[in-house]
Amino acid sequence: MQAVQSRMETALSRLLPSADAIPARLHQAMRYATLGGGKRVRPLLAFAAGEITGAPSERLEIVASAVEMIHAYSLVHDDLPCMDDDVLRRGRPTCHVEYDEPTALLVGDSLQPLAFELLTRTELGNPAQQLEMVRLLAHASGSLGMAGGQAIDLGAVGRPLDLPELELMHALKTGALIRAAVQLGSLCGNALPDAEQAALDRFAKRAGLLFQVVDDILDCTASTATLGKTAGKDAAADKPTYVALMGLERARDFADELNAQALDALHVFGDRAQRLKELTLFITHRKF
Ligand code: GRG
Repeated sequence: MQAVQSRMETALSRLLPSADAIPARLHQAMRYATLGGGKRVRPLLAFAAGEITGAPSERLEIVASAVEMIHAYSLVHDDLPCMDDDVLRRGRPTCHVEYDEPTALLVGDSLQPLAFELLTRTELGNPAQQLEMVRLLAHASGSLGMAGGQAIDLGAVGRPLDLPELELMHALKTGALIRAAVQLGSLCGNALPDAEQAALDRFAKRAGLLFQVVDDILDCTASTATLGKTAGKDAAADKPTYVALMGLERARDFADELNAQALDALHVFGDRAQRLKELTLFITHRKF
């Protein structure tokens, strides 16, 4: 994990505009929002999925950076006063606090197209696959993916959601980008037989939901210092979460169940999925 995390830091730093390129303040804010923090779960998933298909790491670096830039943009916009209104992210002041709100808005507006520009790079070497990557990432980010999930979330405060509604919200808000990370990573290598492709996608969907259930558990069990973001916010804001709907113990059981389902989906890959299995355990047992 540390090797991929450190490789990603170098890759992102190289692929982002330099801090002194005009407009320097915007580029500094983009670098602030993207570099020097975060678990890099989506890049880790892309690399591990790429290992199954024999993908070269130079390609994985690019697609993982594209996914991470979409993720970083979503966090910057989510933290804005008109959304979740938070002051702490990755243990530091949020982007709009460190800079200002218009700059934070532009950081998101700039990271998003940069992510797609990366997917057109010649190093990826297969225009048909690159087109498919653009389609998958666009779909995962838009109104039928992450942005749509955020819209459902914003509309649900103070209104009880049932479990299927909660699952749909999270499949879109958090799950879609996690699924895209796995899809783009695997697309950097050799095509999988249909049955294996379907198994990998089943894994990605379960892992995405697992990530969110654990996030809900951590929101009400971990401290702000450990998380590097404001803890207990979802509960305080009366947000629909798995813990609110199921209670803590059942939410923990559900996480264990999803962990088992995700691992089960990887069975067909044998040792080729060793890193994805380890990542699943990391997602289940993470403390931050
Ligand atoms: C603004 C269009 C738009 C979407 C925002 C992802 C999202 C949608 C909002 C983030 C809100 C949130 C805290 C969701 C819970 C799951 C999640 C995405 C947590 C943060 O991801 P991590 O834990 O963060 O991977 P790091 O900092 O490790 O990268």
